[in-house]
Amino acid sequence: MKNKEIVTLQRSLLHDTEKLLNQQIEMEGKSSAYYLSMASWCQMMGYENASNYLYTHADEERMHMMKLFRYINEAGGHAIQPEITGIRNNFNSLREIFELILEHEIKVTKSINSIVDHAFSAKDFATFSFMQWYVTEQREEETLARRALELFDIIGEEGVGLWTIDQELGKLHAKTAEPGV
Ligand code: OFO
Repeated sequence: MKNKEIVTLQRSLLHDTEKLLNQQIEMEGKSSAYYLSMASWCQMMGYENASNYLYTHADEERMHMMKLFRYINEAGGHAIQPEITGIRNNFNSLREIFELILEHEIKVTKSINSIVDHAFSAKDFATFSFMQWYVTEQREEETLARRALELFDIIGEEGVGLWTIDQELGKLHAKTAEPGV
């Protein structure tokens, strides 16, 4: 147990960095909620593989958020549980879901990059180093979203197209679960 004075003395995190990291917590929390609502819509519509893929991804986004919680507090800051509101629950199509995912992940990458840039300028090398994991993760997330979206153009959505796309999404999901992918 620490009193407030000790907590203040032990702090190594700059206040503006802490604020950016807390904003990132909110973004990851929203990502998790966003993927969860998409997973639910896919399951309700009968896209079983897409929904499994998105349920798993919702858990991953929560893990991204939890890493930030622990880091902020370990560095002497205070990680804040964000309010998660305004999550959309209905979508027009499976394709729209993957378009939204790519758009969202590009926003997340920009946000991660701005934290990395800030940490480097502030000579906060601990945060700079911690954020490298997110830089690599974002590159993978964007690639995955692009591959998923390509399926719609390659296979087409007519006839059994959507069923085939759902099967291929299952394979993509299984592939990303392999170690080192
Ligand atoms: Fe946390 O990477 Fe996606 O949003």
